[in-house]
Amino acid sequence: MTRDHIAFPAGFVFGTATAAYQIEGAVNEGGRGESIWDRFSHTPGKVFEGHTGDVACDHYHRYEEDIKLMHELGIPAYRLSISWPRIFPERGKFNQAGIDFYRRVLETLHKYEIEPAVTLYHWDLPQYLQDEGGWANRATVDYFVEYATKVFRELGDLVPKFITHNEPWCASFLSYGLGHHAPGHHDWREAYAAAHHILLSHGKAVEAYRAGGYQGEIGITLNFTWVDAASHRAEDETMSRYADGFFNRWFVEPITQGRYPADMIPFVESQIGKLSYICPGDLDAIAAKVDFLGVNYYTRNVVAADPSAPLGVRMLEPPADRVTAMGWEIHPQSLYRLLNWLQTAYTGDLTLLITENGAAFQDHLVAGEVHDEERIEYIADHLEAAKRFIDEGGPLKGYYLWSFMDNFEWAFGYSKRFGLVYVDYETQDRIVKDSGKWYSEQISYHRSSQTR
Ligand code: IFM
Repeated sequence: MTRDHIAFPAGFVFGTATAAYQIEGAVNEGGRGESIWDRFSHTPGKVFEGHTGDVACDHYHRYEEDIKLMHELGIPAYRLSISWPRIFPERGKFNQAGIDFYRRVLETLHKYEIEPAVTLYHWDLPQYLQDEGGWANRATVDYFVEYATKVFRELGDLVPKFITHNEPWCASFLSYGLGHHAPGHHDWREAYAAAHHILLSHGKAVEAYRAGGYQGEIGITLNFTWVDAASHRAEDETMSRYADGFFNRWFVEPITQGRYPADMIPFVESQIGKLSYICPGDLDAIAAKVDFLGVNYYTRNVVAADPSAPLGVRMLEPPADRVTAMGWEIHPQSLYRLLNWLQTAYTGDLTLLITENGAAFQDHLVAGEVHDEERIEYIADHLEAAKRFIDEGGPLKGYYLWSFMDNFEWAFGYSKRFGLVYVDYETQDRIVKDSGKWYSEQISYHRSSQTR
């Protein structure tokens, strides 16, 4: 059974997404410096079976054939990220070869009429900055603005959309608090300071972009986890509100309203002490006007109050027949609810873009084919939820599927496959999965239905 295609309004953008460290490889080529993910993945015990991004999908050498494949599939937009240590391999030392590489990539995209959206930070912080505290150190904000300004100047003519940061929640809480991602720290004061500095660097980079008078658009991508209370009991409702504050509101509220959620502040201060890392003027800078908000949505969490659990919150196990290979519940209704909530509570008329949505499943390559019906179902269900929001007047203008091809899934290494294209890591062969064919047909259906 394969799914019918879904009609979207004219002008809606369909794309796919990747990130530098997850696909490029060539970590010691082109003058690139060390990133925190090189250090982390080479530290025993941090990544599944010791996998690293050293080779990844070898996209650094194969970008032309990858982009050509995107073109053959008819994909009109592509979200990629730039590796900061390719541009500034050492503090204050600019590397022209890094820019030249991305210029070649962007020119190839334009040659094939694929519109790029470029993320400046998708987690590969230069290790020399981490050696001085990384995002927990306020000085990193200025280094980010220096890097962003250089990229705007060098590549701005080829980039219609910039995204300052991908998923600040992951780059701060998951990395400095929970320790699952580089640099693998377990210090919540560092984590909250890191979150603040990432948001501040976003605001200041937006300001630098505006000052440069560029023609394109700029925004940020946040990851959202819809949160439901396990019951209507007051304790569960309270904990679900905290969980929502922790996953979502702590990030979207400063970006759109210039304040941290008031109900969360006493709770956070009880954990980490006063938020003394916030300086006068920071919140105004963070709330710099953006052209769009990028929304990454994969799953929801159901939470219950449990005094015996850490912080008194327990996440319920999702139903086993409704999860992806990541163990994440498949819940497309919550994408619809999330988009509505964002628009009503925070973003109003601001353009929303789904900058990531997709699923890992256990793919099997059999006789040169991958029959991934579950991924088709997942994508179609989420597109239907997105379409419902648009039909009701919601300002959603694009959808970038994660991911174009299988790649290095951070702490899970190569064990989780999210791609529309299967990557054989032994041979570096690319094999279009059934979902890739379906998505390609969805895009041509979209093109032809616009002209009807
Ligand atoms: O692979 C990641 C991506 O780098 C950021 N968002 C979530 C994806 C799937 O986990």
